[in-house]
Amino acid sequence: MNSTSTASLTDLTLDAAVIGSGVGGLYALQRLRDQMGLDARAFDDAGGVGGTWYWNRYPGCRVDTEAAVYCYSFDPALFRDWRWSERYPRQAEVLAYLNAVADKHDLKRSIHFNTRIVRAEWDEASALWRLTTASGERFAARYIFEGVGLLSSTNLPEFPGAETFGGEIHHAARWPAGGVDLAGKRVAVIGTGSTGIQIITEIAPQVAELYVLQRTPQYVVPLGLSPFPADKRARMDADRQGFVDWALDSASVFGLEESVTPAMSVSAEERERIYERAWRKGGGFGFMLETFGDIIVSKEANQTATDFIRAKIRAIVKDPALAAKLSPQDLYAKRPLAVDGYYETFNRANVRLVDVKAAPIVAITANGIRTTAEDIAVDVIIFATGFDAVTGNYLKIETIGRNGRRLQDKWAAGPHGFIGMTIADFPNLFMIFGPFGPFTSQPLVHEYQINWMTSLVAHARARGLRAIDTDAAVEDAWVQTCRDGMAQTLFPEVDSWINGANVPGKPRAAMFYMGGMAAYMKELERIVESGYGCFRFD
Ligand code: N01
Repeated sequence: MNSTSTASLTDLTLDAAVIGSGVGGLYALQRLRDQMGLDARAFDDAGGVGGTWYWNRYPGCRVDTEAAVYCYSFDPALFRDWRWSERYPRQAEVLAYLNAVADKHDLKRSIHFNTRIVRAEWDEASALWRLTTASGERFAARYIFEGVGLLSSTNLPEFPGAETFGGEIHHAARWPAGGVDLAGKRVAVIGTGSTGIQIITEIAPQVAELYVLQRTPQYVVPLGLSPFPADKRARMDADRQGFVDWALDSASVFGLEESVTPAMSVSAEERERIYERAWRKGGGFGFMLETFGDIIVSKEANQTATDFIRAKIRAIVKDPALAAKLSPQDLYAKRPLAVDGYYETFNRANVRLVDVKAAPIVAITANGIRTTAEDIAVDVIIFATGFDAVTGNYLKIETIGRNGRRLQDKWAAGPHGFIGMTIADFPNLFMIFGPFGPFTSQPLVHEYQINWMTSLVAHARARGLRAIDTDAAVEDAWVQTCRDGMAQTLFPEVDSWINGANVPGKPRAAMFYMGGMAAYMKELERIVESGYGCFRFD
């Protein structure tokens, strides 16, 4: 703990309050404090930096975006000197990286850890946000930058009897820092998304019995673990800015050669060869984006991918009935999943698939999990049940904008916002990777957005303008653009966090701009060229 963390906040008036010290929050703090010379501080519920990488310490956790683009570019020396060990590093390495960034830039002295912001109210007279922490301290800031995490607010389904369970229950995204001893234990994992599949493959060899409670089967492709590729390193070293520009000037910013070839424009043999090559190379995003350009927009193209993956499942899983249970029947239109050896894990004698769609979980008992079909005795239950994604953490902060308008009311039927960064009637409040931003990988896009937002702040400050608000009609038009774009894809047809369908009672909504990063950057450049005509300053 340092002096800033322990100092009283009451009566403080900051230029900028950054909420969160994950990938986005750390850079926002550096940019505001060090590059712009503002009095900026960050606030985080966690005891250290890292955001998602601070909380997600579950076994098997690693980044499934290539590290080449899962890093900052703002510090050339850091970009050059930090050497990732693997193409897809483990959580500990990503967290070490974020700590190294924070230490190099001496950011921790400006971060209040263990400090949750619970309320923010706009004060029109002073053009300041009045913020309140969970412990009741109140302070003010001209600007708020919310780096609260796209996938951070946990989704923990409530099953009756959980309090009677004699063993341990953990949500993967709130994993104890000291770890959990699973060796020789009977373990149940609920959920088979990105988190569940990493845990399942990692712990299967360690535990006595592993019960995989699957509600919906998923398409999982190999990740292709390898040391950090030397050719990519050489490219990054030769031309940092060129590499970053190349990654950004794409649809997805995953550092891939995105295909524009329609799946049906090649012969069946050629398709098979392309899918097989992608399967061997690994990478979930690569399998979806480097093979063909229309997998996420054309059902016919999509089916060629699903047929290929289902054939792989049948070839890998020895028991045909089990292979059938593991085979999805819906479209390949969720956030793609990748892990090495997932289907192979189900050939192990100590792993059992439990179909909780056929026989749902009804309770947690003293000894384990009760479904409508059976009682399963376990020592540890792991919830890999995901997140109240995109909007969850924004809505946890009671946010009151102009004329007493509550964010919770404005978003009651689903989020409403502009370019993933601002919200009409909530002046000087900036979101990092908020709703209606691009559907891309994050760190480089965080940097891009933060640079853009802070340039907008600098524009206003240079003209002595205290408040920056979004034009409501422009916001409406942007939301419609996002809805139209999403409707052209297959994502709305499958339930997942992408459309809010994973959390019971959450409004189903389009929450992303699907035009791709390159088009998004052009939109933002046009706004700058118009003299920020989409905004109202006063
Ligand atoms: O969450 P998910 P996640 N009873 O929502 C099941 C990022 N991430 O944490 O499909 C039983 O994808 C649910 O079942 P169903 C990444 O962007 C990245 O795995 O709704 N089951 C599903 O199987 C990812 O997309 C990384 O029927 C229940 C699972 O829980 C995002 O986070 C690693 C249930 C939730 O899957 C979210 O991934 C980890 C219930 N009541 C995460 N409720 C990397 O970079 C939910 N489920 C590697």
